[in-house]
Amino acid sequence: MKVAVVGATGLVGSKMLQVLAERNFPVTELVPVASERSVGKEVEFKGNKYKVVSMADGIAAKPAVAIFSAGGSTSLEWAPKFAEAGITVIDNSSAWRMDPTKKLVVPEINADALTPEDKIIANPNCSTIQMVVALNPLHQKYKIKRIIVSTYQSVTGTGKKAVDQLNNERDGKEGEMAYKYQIDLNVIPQIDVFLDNGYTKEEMKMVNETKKIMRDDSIRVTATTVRIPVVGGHSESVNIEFENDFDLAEVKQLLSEAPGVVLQDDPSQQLYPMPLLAHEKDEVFVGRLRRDETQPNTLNMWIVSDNLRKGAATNAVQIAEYLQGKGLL
Ligand code: A2P
Ligand code: 11C
Repeated sequence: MKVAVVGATGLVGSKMLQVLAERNFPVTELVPVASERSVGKEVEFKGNKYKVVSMADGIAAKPAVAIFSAGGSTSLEWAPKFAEAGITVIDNSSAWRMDPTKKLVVPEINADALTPEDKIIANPNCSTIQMVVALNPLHQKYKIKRIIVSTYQSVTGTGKKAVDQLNNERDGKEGEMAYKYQIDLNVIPQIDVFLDNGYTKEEMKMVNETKKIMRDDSIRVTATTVRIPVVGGHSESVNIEFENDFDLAEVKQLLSEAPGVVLQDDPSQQLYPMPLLAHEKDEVFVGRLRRDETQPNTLNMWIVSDNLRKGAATNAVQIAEYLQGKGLL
């Protein structure tokens, strides 16, 4: 199958190439696409070198599927053009996620909603994906009423420029700033732009995308999203109030059996999820499970995942795998 990766020179795009290769997605020909600045540059895939092409040439190559991670405005402009040419687009940007005519998919939860008519499929935000993968099995059993989440997000969520900023600061070098403030030795309580309600766009993504993926508008979500000087994974402290009471041992059992989830929860061994342990892994890691003793039916947990993998590239490739498996490509 001919596969295009749009944004192939970026952090998520290069991870997509890596994940496509690792999972042995049946790529017969790779079409790496990026901005005009990168046309002619080479990327490596399964030991072969491929020349980066322009968006127009990416369409002309007629891939069966194009996995996009080149920013929202690029997706808004180009995804419909790819789709019109009969190419199925899996889009990692925020451009189409809340469009009621587009599916927002986490394969473990709602891939069953996909049909042959879905030509632009949205991949959710990284911090949302890892949260819903862990929470959906609990929602099915106990019904979530309200989620309070605070995030601790890696600089890789911003892109290459932010990783460079952190490294420059650590090396005492001058360089371009991805953030308004120094990130090394700091914590920045702002991810993406502020909206009129005082929340950031990242916070509202967590609120809105969660309801759409879990197909339940009654779930109340409130979020505080924070950037920390970590490379390699996002962490989240989550407080969940359920409609029904739960048994902690049963919660652990459910999570240990949940698709895509790994339970790492043993206080006696000081075992809990951390970005260092989740880095370069495809799963969502959960731990620090404990009852919130201040009110009924409420659980505290800690969730970590590699934001470039399950939070972006792996989830997108899993959507492609699902489509391919169902003969939808
Ligand atoms: P380029 O490397 O040519 O700028 P990151 O998030 O790591 O910064 O990566 C962003 C990705 O999106 C890169 O591959 C980048 O290509 C690509 N990109 C950015 N703007 C455009 C555009 N207007 N058209 C196509 N690709 C784009
Ligand atoms: C971050 N979550 O960590 C962002 C990056 O909507 O796909 C991904 C933004 C998005 O900065």
